[in-house]
Amino acid sequence: MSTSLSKTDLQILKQQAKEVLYSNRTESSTIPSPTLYPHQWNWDSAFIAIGLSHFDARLAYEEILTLFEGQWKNGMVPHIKFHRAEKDYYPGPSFWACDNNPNSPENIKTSGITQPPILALAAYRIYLNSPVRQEAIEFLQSIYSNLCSYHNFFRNYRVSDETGLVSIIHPWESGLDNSPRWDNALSIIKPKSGTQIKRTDIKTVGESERPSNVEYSKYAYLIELFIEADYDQDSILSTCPFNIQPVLFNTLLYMDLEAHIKIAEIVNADCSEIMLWKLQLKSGIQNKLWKYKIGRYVDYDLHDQSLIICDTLANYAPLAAGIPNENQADRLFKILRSEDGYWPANGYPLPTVSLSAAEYDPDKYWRGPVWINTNWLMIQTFQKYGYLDEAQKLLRLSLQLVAENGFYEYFNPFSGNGLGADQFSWTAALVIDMIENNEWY
Ligand code: 2M8
Repeated sequence: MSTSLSKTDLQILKQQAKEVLYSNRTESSTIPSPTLYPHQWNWDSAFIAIGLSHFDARLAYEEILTLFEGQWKNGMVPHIKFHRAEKDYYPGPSFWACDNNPNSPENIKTSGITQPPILALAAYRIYLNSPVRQEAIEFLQSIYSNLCSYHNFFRNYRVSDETGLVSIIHPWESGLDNSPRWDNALSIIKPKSGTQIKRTDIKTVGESERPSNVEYSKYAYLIELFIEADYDQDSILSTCPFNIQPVLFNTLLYMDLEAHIKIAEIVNADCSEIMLWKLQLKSGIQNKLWKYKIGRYVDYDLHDQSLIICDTLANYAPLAAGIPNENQADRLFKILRSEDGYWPANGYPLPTVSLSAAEYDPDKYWRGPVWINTNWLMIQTFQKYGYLDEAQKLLRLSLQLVAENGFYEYFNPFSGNGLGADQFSWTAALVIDMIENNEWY
């Protein structure tokens, strides 16, 4: 696939991306998309704030500060902060029933689960991009205690063994909702017959691009279990039928702790416990999640006490943190660069599921399409290990994909067709970051 964007094309693309972000701005934060996601999402806001920080640092600060207003007293930053009436999104605030929980924030409606931890990473990038250093330092000072309790939440409530690895208790916490990695864990979950689902997503996006009704009924059923447990994290962790230590989530956490440590230095705080945990996590990922025989990292299902063997892009994530040694990295990059793995000869890299995996589906959400946030992460990864050609190609093809097809949520790896929501904020935000940070155009 050849790439042909000129410098002028890039300027136009950047301007269009800014317009997407401005038009998705509501009050003091940004919705992921006007059609599908009309509230504030946790890791979306982190990506969005990184994009904003290139042209309006104050909007970037505000995005993160607004998200932290929804932080629970136990430190959890919920995956959704609802800032509009119930309509347009299922499951809305009344389904989650968090209002009366002693841990939930007062007068703010949120969901009761979290999402991949990248808020420190975003805050640090925002700081680096901010034109006024003193303002950026004050921003970091103002969120530092939030960041501490955010990370402590994971350490206090989601670590259940000596590896230091954290668990997720719902597929939505993974951020990669219907990834085939969760198929087995979900297959044993049997919703009660009374669990009703009211899909709003398939009013605007084709069913073939979204999770199935069966998956949705299990997503809803898990929430019902959390409500029954009164969102008590200890009891959820010990009883939840979905309890997984995912490699992507833990890698992002590792990177987030790394950013936490840099921020602590700037704000002059002691973070020795975070430093220790970061080391522990690295060996947890290397010792528990690397499988030599298959040459890949895997996720671990704590409920089933089994490895989740499934070839998805998420299983290569430790590369992004520089965790694999040379030998491991060689094996991983070989698959990432192969035509029947993640780099199609006549298509767009990197599909979210291996092209040769039985579960691969080019149009279905997190089961194959190309996503801009995963490509963004992998561009930096190829760079980190010195694969500069691949990094450059991946950047150019990602920008071309969006320039030719629009600011979609995800894309078919062969036709490039835009899928899911249009005017999708993190696609726009990361396009801006990719354009601003590259040295190749
Ligand atoms: C998707 O998840 C939400 C549930 O949280 C949904 O399908 O309704 C995921 O792609 C998730 O990673 C993302 O944060 C969210 C909003 O963009 O949409």
